[in-house]
Amino acid sequence: EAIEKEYKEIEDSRAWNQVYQRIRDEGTFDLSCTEARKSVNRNLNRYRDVLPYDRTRIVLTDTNTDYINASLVKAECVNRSYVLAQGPLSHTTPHFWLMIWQQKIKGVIMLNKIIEKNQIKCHQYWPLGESEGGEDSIVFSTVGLKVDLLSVSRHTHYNYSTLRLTKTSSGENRLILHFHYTTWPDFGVPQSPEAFYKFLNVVRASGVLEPDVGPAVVHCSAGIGRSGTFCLVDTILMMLSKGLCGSGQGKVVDVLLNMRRQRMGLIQTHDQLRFSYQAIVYGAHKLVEVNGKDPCEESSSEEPSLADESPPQPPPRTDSLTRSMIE
Ligand code: PTR
Ligand code: PTR
Ligand code: PTR
Repeated sequence: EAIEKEYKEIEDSRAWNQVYQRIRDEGTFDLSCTEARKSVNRNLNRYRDVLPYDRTRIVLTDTNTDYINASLVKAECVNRSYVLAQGPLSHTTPHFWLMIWQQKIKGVIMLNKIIEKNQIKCHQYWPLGESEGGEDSIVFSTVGLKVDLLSVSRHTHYNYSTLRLTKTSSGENRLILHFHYTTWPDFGVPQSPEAFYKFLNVVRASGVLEPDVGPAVVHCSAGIGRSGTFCLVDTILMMLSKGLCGSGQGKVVDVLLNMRRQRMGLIQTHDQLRFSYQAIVYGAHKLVEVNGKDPCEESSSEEPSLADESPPQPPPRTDSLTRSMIE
């Protein structure tokens, strides 16, 4: 398996820092963030240096601001879209729920804790439940929405909650699934590829990542380090399961660079990059166990499920793209 081979090569030559540095060099784009930098929007950003690009930002409608620190990140070759967002601030929480309503989002994947290193890293934006010392229901009157907690299921590394989001004017409501990974420190990695993979499978099995619903929200505190890791692993494993392995070598980095054109700074440390490879290798082994074969071994012969789709586009070369996208 090409990715496993590449992983071992980087591991053996202790080159993670070098590979990651190359991603930072090649994966830092001069794309405009004009809306995010406007002075009226300054206090809507949790961190001054983590902003959505104009071209991929989520635009809110029908409210006092159209701005939220959230980006649409697409992996077209596997038909996946994610909304990567910062952890809501107390005063952006109504906008966050409005985005979920307007984008027809079904799932929220949260990868940080509310408090990390003794600091608040995200507002408690969903009802925790009275049994946890929280509320069962929260009303956001400025955007006409209400969120109720229906159930919670607790596990070692994650919890998931079922929420009901209601438009108060009409009573129209939708179920929203909230997946909270609780043991992944900022600028760190999950305890094991296995623990992460189990979580990923729970999220996948719920259907919230599927193309027939709105894109899932993936957030942490800044919405770049841990969120980027999650999306990269999910996308590459989808590519592997569909037999879209391309040239193998360099694939992971290419996909990450393509995602970094849609939101800045995805994956924040070389260890998060290393962990992504480990989780991909782990997931690829699981895939072989389930399918009884490696879909990449004969990817050239037949790909019936892809026959009616447009062929996957390889990410364009970085150098020409950087130039054409400078605004
Ligand atoms: N101190 C943060 C910064 O680095 O910009 C901003 C921040 C503001 C963080 C408020 C948390 C905050 O709390 P809450 O999420 O409850 O609004
Ligand atoms: N300026 C902040 C810092 O470096 O602390 C930005 C930041 C914060 C960047 C958290 C990434 C962070 O991690 P994550 O995206 O995983 O929440
Ligand atoms: N506080 C982070 C930092 O400066 O490291 C925030 C950040 C980091 C923002 C990186 C964007 C980044 O993009 P890149 O990794 O491409 O330099």
